[in-house]
Amino acid sequence: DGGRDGETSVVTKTRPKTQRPPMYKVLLLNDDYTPMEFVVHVLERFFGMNHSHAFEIMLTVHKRGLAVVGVFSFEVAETKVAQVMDFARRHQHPLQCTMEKE
Ligand code: TYC
Repeated sequence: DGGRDGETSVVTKTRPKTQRPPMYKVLLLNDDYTPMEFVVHVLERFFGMNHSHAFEIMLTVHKRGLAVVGVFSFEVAETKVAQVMDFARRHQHPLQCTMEKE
């Protein structure tokens, strides 16, 4: 009868799922007291930004309240947050830096 009983087939291709580690955004938060030049220095020192990029990101945080300053593995993000928080504390500025899973 022209049927194709049992002949239906679907071609599938399997692809091994490559495991990528979760990445973490490091966020810098605005406040009313930390000097702008200090924030620019933090971005240059701990996030390897050049001066004009650091200034631009600092202004974004100042105007919008926060900005992502980098995306890293858990360990690196944790270290950056600790370094920034420690540096700010030593200089008696209330600057806050946090991380969140991407
Ligand atoms: N708002 C601060 C000021 O006017 C500057 C500032 C920018 C503070 C970014 C924190 O993450 C920050 N001096």
